[in-house]
Amino acid sequence: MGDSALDRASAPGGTRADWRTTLLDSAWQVLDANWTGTSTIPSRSLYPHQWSWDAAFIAVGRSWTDQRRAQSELESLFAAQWANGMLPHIVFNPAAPPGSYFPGPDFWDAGRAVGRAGRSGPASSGITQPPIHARAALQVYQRASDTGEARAFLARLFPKLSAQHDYLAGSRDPAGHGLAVIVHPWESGMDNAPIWDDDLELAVPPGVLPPYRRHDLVHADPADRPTAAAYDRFVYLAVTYRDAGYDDSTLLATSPFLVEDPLFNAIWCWSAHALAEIATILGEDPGPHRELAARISADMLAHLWDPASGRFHAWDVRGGRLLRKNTISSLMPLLDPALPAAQLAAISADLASPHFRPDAPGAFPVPSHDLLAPEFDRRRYWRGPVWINTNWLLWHGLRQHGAPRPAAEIAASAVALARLSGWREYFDPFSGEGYGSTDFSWSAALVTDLLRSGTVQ
Ligand code: 2M8
Repeated sequence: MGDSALDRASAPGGTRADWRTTLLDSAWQVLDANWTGTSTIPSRSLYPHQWSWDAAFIAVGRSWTDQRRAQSELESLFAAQWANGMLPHIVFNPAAPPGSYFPGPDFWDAGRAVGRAGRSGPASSGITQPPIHARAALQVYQRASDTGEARAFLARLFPKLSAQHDYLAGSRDPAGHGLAVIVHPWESGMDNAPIWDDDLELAVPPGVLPPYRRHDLVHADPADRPTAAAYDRFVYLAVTYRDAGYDDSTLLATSPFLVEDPLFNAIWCWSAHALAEIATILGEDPGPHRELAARISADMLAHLWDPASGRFHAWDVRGGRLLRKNTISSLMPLLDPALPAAQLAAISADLASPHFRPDAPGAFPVPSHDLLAPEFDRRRYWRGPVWINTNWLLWHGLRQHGAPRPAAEIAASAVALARLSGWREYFDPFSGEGYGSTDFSWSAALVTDLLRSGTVQ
């Protein structure tokens, strides 16, 4: 245990008898300490700006007790949406010290983007992240105490959420598969996952990389973070997209990295269903959103399902091949309510197998990568540790498919990790040790959601 808010909350003298109350109080302290006035940063040290899918998870956590801040979280993010509907993965916080995160606003130079033309707004990055926001907005509405205000919030957000989904369908489908591609591992949210290893085997032309300093290594143990070679390639891919003016009409000609990922598309499908519900609440037509969700579902099955391995895998548009790495992304089609029985059975079996169920007393499911794969690394970022957000997504997926028992176990694992190691960014599946940043917002927000939902007894 380090000097986290949880340690402080449970320190002698400040202790309350009920561990749930202690945990919820300390989660609240973390979120409040990370509040900027309009949004919540993921962590004071490592991530001093607003991140896109983090904001959605944080809004879900806040929705239980602070409707105003939950709404603000999403609305401040959408203030940075581009004219073409692209929702950036980072909205820069003007109060953060210059140079406190790389790559910063100067690197991204979003002003030159074709798709941002005519739009001002806060400085942002030039890439996106998993589109979970419609789902989060719906949950904020459903828990609101002021329903009139919540409806007005939904009405303000609805056209923006629709534009986000239209952007993905219209500009991010160069293969014509009906699925959205990511143009950078950072867009996946699972930045350093082994799925991208083969595609990152690219030669960075000399002189292309700007000189840069990795701030993450100042704030985190290098053993927990991406290697120098991986980071160079991340920067190279970002430079390439930026220098093509972030022009999605030329993706096939310019982008070395084009991947249709199960996690990204399953979340999109789940959110399209939420957007249909939002449309119904607002008296709008839910039809187009339902149709989009049905198309994503059918196209994931047609293009990402691999009968040979019995798993969903990412499709590499450039290489014309499935990327057969068994990460937690392969399990995420559970979020699709229309997932057929055969695929549901295969994912459920994988989850219960030694690939994803640590076979050791007191271990913590669900590792982010196959425990039996050669690349599995119990502490390195997205290559094996447990993350609270992926447990939370699987919890939802399993519950919607009528599997409350495994869902509750996964939720209990997330809560137990927070109790043991505090609000860390990710956790060792065997020992429960926490890694990465401390006082990490989505860990606090989503454990709040799990506890308040009453799943964990
Ligand atoms: C991590 O990603 C950023 C780049 O976007 C980084 O490593 O610097 C990922 O875990 C991502 O999913 C997350 O949104 C972000 C902020 O928490 O950190």
